[in-house]
Amino acid sequence: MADLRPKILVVDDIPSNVHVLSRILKDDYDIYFATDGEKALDLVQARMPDLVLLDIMMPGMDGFEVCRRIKADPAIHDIPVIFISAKSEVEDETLGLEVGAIDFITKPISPPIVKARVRNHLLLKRQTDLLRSLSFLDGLTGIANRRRFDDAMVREWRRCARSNLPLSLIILDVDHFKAYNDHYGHQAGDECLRMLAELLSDRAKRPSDLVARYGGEEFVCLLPETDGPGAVRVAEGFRTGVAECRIPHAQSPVIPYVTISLGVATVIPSADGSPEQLAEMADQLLYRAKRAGRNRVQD
Ligand code: GH3
Ligand code: MG
Ligand code: MG
Ligand code: MG
Repeated sequence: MADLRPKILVVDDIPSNVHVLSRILKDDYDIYFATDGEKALDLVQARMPDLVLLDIMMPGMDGFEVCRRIKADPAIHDIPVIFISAKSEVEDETLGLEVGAIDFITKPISPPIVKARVRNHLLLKRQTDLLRSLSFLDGLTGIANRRRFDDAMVREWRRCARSNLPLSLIILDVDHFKAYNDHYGHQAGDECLRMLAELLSDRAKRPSDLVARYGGEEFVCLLPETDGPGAVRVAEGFRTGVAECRIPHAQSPVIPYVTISLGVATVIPSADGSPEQLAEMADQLLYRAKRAGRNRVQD
């Protein structure tokens, strides 16, 4: 697939240098290029390359500064930078590594060495990316885990605070799930959680909605830019969706099928509040839904 080809940004103020590097690498990678520091930073943001090959001496912003800025921005600081420079003093190389580059190649370059180093660093990048993506997934259900949710919560809180828009949170918990495990066995319990995760993920429609496993048999759904009534509609959809699956639960005093209880909280984030308060509110409401008889939404 075309979009699996790694993307490399080549930055050098001398076009013939850019040309030489692209010739060496273009068969294996998608090459973008910039001839000054400002454009390089714009392209890093816009294209999210897998690797940056960066010249040091350039008019205007030099390569050291470009690298510093890449490493200071959390959105792009994981992108590896390799300096390719005619500067070959120990101090230059040391400074290059200190500002965050992963490697330093001196000009004139040797094509096979550039190729080999690029390949090695891209392999490492791919492994790091894979580990990072796995660290955000729940092992049982394959949906987002608590860590991913906590991250998104902080990010969306800030985003909605800036734009003065509501942020909603649904916390839901399977009713009488201990009895389900006791009756059908832990494996069936696991299978049930997988089915619920899939159903919830299918029903959260917007790309910015995030369904995550919060812990045990509790799930959350974060709904940015969604007001109270909108969030209640989503929650009701979850509740009826689960009940309509008619997963047998002979021991449940509610109905003889698996059901869920849900708490729905909405705020317009501000400096006085915190993401933890929103979670606390939703949790309290979930508790009320449980006490009111389960298989219901409380807002
Ligand atoms: P309530 O309606 O009040 O929520 O009752 P409950 O039985 O669901 O609540 P409780 O917190 O007492 O029990 C939760 C149960 O969920 C206990 C635990 O065995 C089960 N559980 C939590 N995580 C998992 C899991 O990963 N797999 C399975 N199979 N069961 C789990
Ligand atoms: Mg130069
Ligand atoms: Mg629970
Ligand atoms: Mg429960």
